[in-house]
Amino acid sequence: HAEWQYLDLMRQIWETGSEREDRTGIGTRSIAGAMLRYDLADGAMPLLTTKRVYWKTATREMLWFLTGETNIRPLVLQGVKIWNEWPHARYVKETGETIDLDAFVQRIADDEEFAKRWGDLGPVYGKQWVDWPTYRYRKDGLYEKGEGINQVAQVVESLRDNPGSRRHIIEGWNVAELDRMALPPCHKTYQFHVAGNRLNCMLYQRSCDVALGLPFNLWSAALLTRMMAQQTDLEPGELVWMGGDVHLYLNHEHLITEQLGREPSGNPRLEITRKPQTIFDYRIEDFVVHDYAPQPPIKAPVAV
Ligand code: DHF
Ligand code: TMP
Repeated sequence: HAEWQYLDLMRQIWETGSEREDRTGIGTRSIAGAMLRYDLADGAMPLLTTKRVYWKTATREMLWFLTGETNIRPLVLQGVKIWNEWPHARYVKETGETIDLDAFVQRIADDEEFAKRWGDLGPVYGKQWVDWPTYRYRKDGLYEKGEGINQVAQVVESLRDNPGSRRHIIEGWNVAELDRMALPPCHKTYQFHVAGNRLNCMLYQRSCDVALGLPFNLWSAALLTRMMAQQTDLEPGELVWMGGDVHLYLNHEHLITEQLGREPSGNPRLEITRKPQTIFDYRIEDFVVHDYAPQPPIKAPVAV
C-alpha cells in the first residue's frame, strides 16, 4: 500500500531525527531531505486512510489559491479554519488586544472592513501563482508596476504547446516579497513533466510538518495534477514529493504513536464530474471521492 511510505517516513523521523528548536518554540525532530512517490493512475489519490483527512477543506484551499485570493475571509465563510491562526496572531501582536481566536474569526466573517484590514496573509501562494508582480524600468531610472504574470495559465499553455519543455514550473518563492508574507511558502515549487500521454508532477516542499501539513499537501498536489491533466488532455501520471526540512513537532507524540499503530486499508479514488472551461473554473461540487473509509481523525495542535 502506497501509504506505508508516509508511515515509514513518520517513524524514521521520530526514531532518528535530530531534535532541535524551531521558530514556533515547540521544538521538532527533523531530517534533511525525503522523497515520496504516488502513482495517480485510475483515480488513485495519496489520501491517508490511517486517519481521516478533510480533503474537502484542502480542496477549498486549492480553489482559493487559484482565485489569487490571499485574504482568509472567503475560507472563513466556507467554514475552512486552517489559516485562521496567523492573522489572529498578527492582530494580537500589533494591537495588543486580547481577543480569542473564535471571536476574531467571527469578526472576520461579520465585518468586511475588518477582514480587509486584518484577514490578509500578504502576497502568499494565490498571489504569486496567478499574479506574480513585475516591474518596468522607465527612462528616468525609476520603475513602475507592470502586468502580473499568471504562472498557472502559462503552464497550462506550455503543457499544451510544448509538452517536452523542462520549464513547466509554478514558483511561490518570491524572494522580494517574503517579508510581507504571513508565512513564506512551504510547498514552494511545482514542476510538471510530460511522458507520452501522462502528466507527472514534482513538488518541492522546503519545510514540512509531517503530522498536520503533509496529508493536506499530498492531497492538494495530486488534486492540482489531476486538474492540470484534465485541462491538457493528459492522463495523471506520478506525483513525486520532495521535502527539505521534514519534521515532527514534539507536541504531536500522541498522534504519532496512535497513527503508527494503525494500518492502511482501501484505495480512495477521486472523480472529477465535469470538465470546466479553464483551470480556474472548478467548483467544490466537481469533486467526488469514492471508497474513502478512513480510521478516525487524530486531533493535534498546529504550531503557530
Ligand atoms: N503551520 C504549521 N506548523 N504546520 C502546518 O501544517 C501548517 N499548515 C498551514 C499553515 N501553517 C502551518 C496551512 N495548512 C491544518 C492543516 C493544514 C494547514 C493548516 C492547518 C490543520 O490544523 N489540520 C487539522 C484540522 C483540520 C480542520 O480542522 O479542518 C487536521 O487534523 O488535519
Ligand atoms: P517555517 O516557515 O518556520 O518553516 O514554518 C512553517 C511550518 O508550517 C512548518 O512546520 C511546515 C508547516 N507547513 C506545512 O507543512 N505545509 C504547509 O502547507 C504549510 C503552509 C506549512
